[in-house]
Amino acid sequence: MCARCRDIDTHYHYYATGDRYNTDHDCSWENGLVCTSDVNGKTCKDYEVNFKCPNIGTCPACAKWTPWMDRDNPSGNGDAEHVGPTGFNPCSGHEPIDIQCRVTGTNQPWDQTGQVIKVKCTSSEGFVCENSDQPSGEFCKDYEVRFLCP
Ligand SMILES: [Ca+2]
Repeated sequence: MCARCRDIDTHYHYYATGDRYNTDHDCSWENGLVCTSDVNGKTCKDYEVNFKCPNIGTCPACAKWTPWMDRDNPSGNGDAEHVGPTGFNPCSGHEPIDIQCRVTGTNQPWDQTGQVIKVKCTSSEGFVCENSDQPSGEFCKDYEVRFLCP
């Protein structure tokens, strides 16, 4: 949605060139495009990438943060605030642009709690903490997430 990749010479869309791309670097917003000859099986074409950055503000067409959402509690297997095919779609069918994750009701960021986190606060997957991953046998803290929607 926000990244556009094309062959620098022919201007063909990246998916029309026949090259194979590295996993998770298939012209994505987060990782861009990576084609290496060991994955492609031959020398890659020369690509260029365009990113369309959203306006963030209060107008109707601008990207907006959702409210903080706390959809699960850590009492079962852990705290699952995940999105995507197996989770929840916070942006009415659109791909979220960004995500923030924190301990519920605090300003403590998810990566400053010292806990082992399985799904590390990505806009495509969300956030998951599993109780069984915590070395001391403690439960996951209760986390909440919010998304920047286009
Ligand atoms: Ca939670």
